[in-house]
Parts: sequence; C-alpha cells; structure tokens
Amino acid sequence: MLEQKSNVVGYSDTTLDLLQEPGKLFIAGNWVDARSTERLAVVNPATAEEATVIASATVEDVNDAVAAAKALAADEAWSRMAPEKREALINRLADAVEKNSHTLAEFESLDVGMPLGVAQFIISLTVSSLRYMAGWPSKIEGRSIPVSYPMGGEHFACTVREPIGVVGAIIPWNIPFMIAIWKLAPILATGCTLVLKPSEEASQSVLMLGRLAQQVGIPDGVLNIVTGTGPIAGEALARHADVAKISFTGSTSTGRTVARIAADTTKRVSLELGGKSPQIVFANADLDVAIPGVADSIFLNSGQTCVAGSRLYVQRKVYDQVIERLAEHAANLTVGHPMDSNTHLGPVINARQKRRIETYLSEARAQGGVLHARSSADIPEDGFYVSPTVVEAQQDMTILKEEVFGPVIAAVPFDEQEEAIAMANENPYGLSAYVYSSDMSEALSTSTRLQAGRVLVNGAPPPYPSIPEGGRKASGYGRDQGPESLDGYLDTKAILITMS
Ligand code: TXE
Repeated sequence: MLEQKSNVVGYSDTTLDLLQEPGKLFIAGNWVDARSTERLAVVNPATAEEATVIASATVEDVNDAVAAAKALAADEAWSRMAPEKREALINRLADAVEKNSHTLAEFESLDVGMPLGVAQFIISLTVSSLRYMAGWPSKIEGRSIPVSYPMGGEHFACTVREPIGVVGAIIPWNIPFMIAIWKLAPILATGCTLVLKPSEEASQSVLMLGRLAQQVGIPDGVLNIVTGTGPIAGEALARHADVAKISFTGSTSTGRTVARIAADTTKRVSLELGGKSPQIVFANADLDVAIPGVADSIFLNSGQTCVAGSRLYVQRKVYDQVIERLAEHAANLTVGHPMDSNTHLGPVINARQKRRIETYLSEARAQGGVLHARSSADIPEDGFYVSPTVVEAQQDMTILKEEVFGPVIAAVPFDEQEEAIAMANENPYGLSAYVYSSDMSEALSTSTRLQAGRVLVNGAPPPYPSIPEGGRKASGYGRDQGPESLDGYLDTKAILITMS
C-alpha cells in the first residue's frame, strides 16, 4: 500500500517501513492481531490520502490487555520495584525517545498534520517530562501522625502511598505522543500499569512507544496499547471492573460519557477536556511581545491544542492596533505541507474538522463578525487546510462560546479590567488563560481572579514538566505533569499501631 507516493514524500525509510507493518495491538509485550479483521484507515491530513491502517480492538482484546496489566500490577517485582531501578528504567525510556525523535516526529506529522519542526520540539518536551518523572520514585513518601486518644495508650500512626493498580488512558489525536507520555511517565514512577487507547485518528507514535518500551526493558504487561474506536475499545476500558482509574483527555462530551460509565465500577476518573481560553491584552502591554504571544497560543498546531487562546479581549485604546497587527501576523504565516520546513501551519486533522471550522466561520459572519483571513488561493487545495483567521466579534456570538479547535481567534474590546475578567470568566470552560500587561500588579490581580487551571503572563511558553496541566469547570479535573499528576495514581493507606 505504501510506496513512496505523493502523500508520504519526504518521510524517512524507517517511518515508511514501520507504516507498512500490519496494524497490531501491543498486549503483554507481544504484538498481536485484533480478534476482528476490521481495519481503520489512517488518512494523511496533508493530502487526504490513506497512509496506512490500524487494528480495531474488540471488547475481548481490551479484556486481554487489562488482564495483562492486572497481572503486572499484582506482581511485586513491579509494584515494589526499588526506586533507583524504576528511575533508571524511566531514564532509559527518555534516552530511547530522544534517539528515535525523528521517526516519532514524522509519525506526528503524518497522522496529525503537525509541521515537522513543531513535532520535533514537542517530542523533545516529552524527553524532559520523562527525565523529570524519573526523579520521583525515590521521593514518594507518606507521613507520620502524632496520635493521643483521650483513653490513653501509646500509638504509632503513619501513611504509606501505594500504586492504585491498572490505569486505562484514553487520549485524543491532537498531540498524541506528548499526551501518552503525560499519562505513562507518572504510571511508571508510581508502579501502576497501563492500558493505553490512542485516538483512531492518530495512533502511530503511540504504537512506536510500545516498541521503545520493549527495547528498554519495561516489563511486559506494564504498558499495553489497544488501537480502536471510542465506542468499542474506549468504552470497554471505561467499563472494565479491573481498571482502577480512567485518565481521559479529549472532548467534554466524551469525557462526561466516560465518567458516567466509570461510575458503575466506582473508578477514579481524571478528565482533561475542551477549552475556550481567554487572552487579555491591556493597553500598557508591550505589543511586540503580545502579538506573537497571542498568535502562538492560537495558531500552534493549527489551533488544535486544548489550551488554545481562542478568545481575545483587548483594551479599547489599543484594539484597532492589535487587530491590525495580529491579522498581519496571521497573513504572514505559511500554511503548507507539514514536511516543508517553511510551514508554520499544517492542515487540520480531517475533513469533518475542516467543515466544522468553516461552519463556525460562516456563522460568525452571519452574526455580524468581521473576518480577517487570507484568500483561499493562498491555501493548498489538497488536504484539510484552513486559513489562520482573526474574527472581530461580540461576546454573545457562538464563536466566543464554543470550542472551534482550529486556527481561529475571536476578538472583543473592553474598557475596564473588571469587564475583561467578567467576560473571560463568562464561559463554561476553565483550562488556560493568558494576560498581557506591563503592570505586574494588574497582571497578578487579573490572574488570581481568572477561572482557569493555569494563567500565563506576558508570553505563551510551552508546557514545563514540573508545572501541572489541567482545568476546572467544563474543562475537567485532575492534573497531568508536575507532582500533582502522581496523586492521581497513588492511594494513601493509613497504618495505626497500638503499642500499649
Ligand atoms: O474527541 P473525543 P474527537 C474536541 C475538539 C474536537 C472534538 C472532537 O473540539 O473537535 O473534541 O474530537 C475516545 N468511550 N477535542 O472526536 O471523541 C476516542 O476514541 C470511550 C478537544 O477526537 O473526545 C479518542 O481516543 N472513549 C480536546 C478519545 O476518546 C471514547 C482534544 C478522544 O475523542 C468514546 C481532542 C466513548 N464513547 C478533541 N468516544 C482537547 N481540548 O484537548 C470517543 N472516545
């Protein structure tokens, strides 16, 4: 199926060879066929052509993967492995990811349409996340608790922290490898085991993670990967009685479904869901910093990041200037094939997503919005490309309420700080927020009042391993990255000894 044809020109031989292998599942350290012969097509968004196929796991396949993960979770050689051994294992995985970063980045480009340079940078972030987590196994501690009962007696009380067991992770297509590592790294650090279900839209880099885990000696069964659909493989995982927790990243509606299913077996759930993150630009901001910062936050990965700053609130004094400069910045971004080193924005994931974005834009125009976008002649015809677009809008328009998940930012002017904070918080989501101001007390008083899991001031730097990522309100609960992520995979056990 995969000669070096138009849709994969530029990809390395290693990537092409790996793509040619028939879709398999990774269970208990073996590459196995799914019980169903059905295959899911993997379409290259840059060309709209089929690149390869993946296996579609059945409920029974998921059961096998959970059984493998359960066996390892019960194996004390894994769950109680010496911290220094665990640390060495995670560091070896980091080395392997680093060594294979080019292939991993090519898979992200091919599956998601991510420009290769962006994909390479994101893979380097995952190496940092793994190395950060490698430091944690020796620092997972309980506490001792002073006890003095009124009836007397001598007691000793302490807490110990133990791995929760089998984790099911269901992840989306937008940044698949990074999100997979955000789940796997703390699971390795705590001694849990994992059944990972990547999105049917983007599984290649995640499957490669299985190969790397094998290479570096992660015990068979610690990491299991089941490709397949959400309603079959995803739901089977959420439903399974032997899965202690579901760690989900994806859309709010699917997250709610997963949480409802998981409730039947009293599973823990963490949800990293959609967003509609506000960016507030005060009149005193350094616009040479704010314009590229605002643009990066919305246009990275063609707007397909959960933390995309898709609502822009600009203080009226600089509103016209900001719109003009932002539109000019957007017009200068190259939209093109992800393997072309000049490309800033690749395609969006699929035809459905492109149509969805275009529908939001038509609706915004119909509701009175003013669109700044380049002519369609400047956008490649094949594949699922969308022009980076700035929309002058009003707060009550749909484009300011719903997650578009495309390279589209909707702007509204404001007069006073209070008004900006009120508009920013007037949205069901609460994932991320951005503030631009040269007055630090204004920036801080705004940041503390924004309803978001994180607030970035005067810039939009990438995720950092020790800084927690996650949301509130309809953006979910629980955290990836940072020490907080470990809490999601550990149980606290209290031990009370009566001494006399
Ligand atoms: O997400 P889903 P989709 C938003 C974004 C996008 C929209 C739809 O707006 O346009 O969601 O994307 C699995 N039980 N975000 O359809 O459905 C599915 O197989 C169990 C924002 O890709 O949430 C995949 O592995 N699992 C978000 C994962 O859930 C199910 C990132 C995510 O798919 C399932 C992605 C079910 N019933 C999309 N149905 C962000 N903000 O980061 C699906 N899945």
